Amino acid sequence: MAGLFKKIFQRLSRDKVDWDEIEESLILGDIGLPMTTLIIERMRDLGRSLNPEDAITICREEILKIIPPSPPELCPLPESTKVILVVGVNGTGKTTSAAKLANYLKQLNYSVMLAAADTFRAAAVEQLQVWADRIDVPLIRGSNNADPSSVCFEAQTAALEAGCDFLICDTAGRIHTRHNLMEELKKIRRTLGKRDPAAPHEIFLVVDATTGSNALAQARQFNEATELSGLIVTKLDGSGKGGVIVSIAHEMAIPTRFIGIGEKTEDLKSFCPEHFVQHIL
Ligand SMILES: Nc1nc2c(ncn2[C@@H]2O[C@H](COP(=O)(O)OP(=O)(O)OP(=O)(O)O)[C@@H](O)[C@H]2O)c(=O)[nH]1
Ligand SMILES: [Mg+2]
Repeated sequence: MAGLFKKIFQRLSRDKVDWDEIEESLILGDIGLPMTTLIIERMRDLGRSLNPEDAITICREEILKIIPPSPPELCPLPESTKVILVVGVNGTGKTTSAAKLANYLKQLNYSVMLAAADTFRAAAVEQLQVWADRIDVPLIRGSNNADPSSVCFEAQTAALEAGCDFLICDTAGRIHTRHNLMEELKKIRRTLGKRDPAAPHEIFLVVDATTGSNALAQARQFNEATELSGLIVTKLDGSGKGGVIVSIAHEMAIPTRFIGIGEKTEDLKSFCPEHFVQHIL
């Protein structure tokens, strides 16, 4: 992304600004059409006096206006377990992010439990068990092909009994356009609500930054099925630009809560809008 903007600013320093070319570059950077249009309009308003510094400032300001302010850091409930449901399409980094998030919260001295509610893929429970052992967090697992809702319910019961601050439920990858899979997600949500009507307290959609604007379609479908409270954007250490965060925020006001920047335990960071705009510009 940094390269992309450098190119734009090189163009801006020329005598004549090629707006079409700039617009195309922004769209290719996953920023999204509404945001691109806003930026271009603002730049056009400034007309001939525009210099590269103005352009950077305007781009950053416009992006920050669209990204919702960061919600407060995750904190436990006074008398219950805060349940976090981790959802998303296949392979985006749900299991890894669930484990990293458990570790993140544990480092803050909170008690955490994990639930292996991906009962669909045979190796999924084992994968989470390896993580749970590594970060030393208890894992509640059901039998193979068990109903994911019942695993979540059992895990919630165990977490409440143990007085755990947080329960993080890893779920199976599901294609956002498959009706029955989205219905299963609604069932998990309803089941968790039986013991505590406010549960799940957070539903995080995990999106892979390398899939570009496809993440917008995923966010739409998942948000429709089950109201999302945040995004975890993974693989930002790769070629992904992360610009889709802006389109998702613009359309659905879903804040990005965490970013994944690698495969190791500590490679999960709280999302900071200011760092984000400085990173892309
Ligand atoms: N580079 C990088 N790799 C990541 C990141 N997050 C996850 N991965 C890798 O992405 C791959 C898939 O991660 P998983 O956590 O298994 O993804 P998942 O969404 O649980 O996959 P399914 O359960 O099959 O849907 C693994 O190889 C992870 O190590 C990240 O932030 N950066
Ligand atoms: Mg998984």
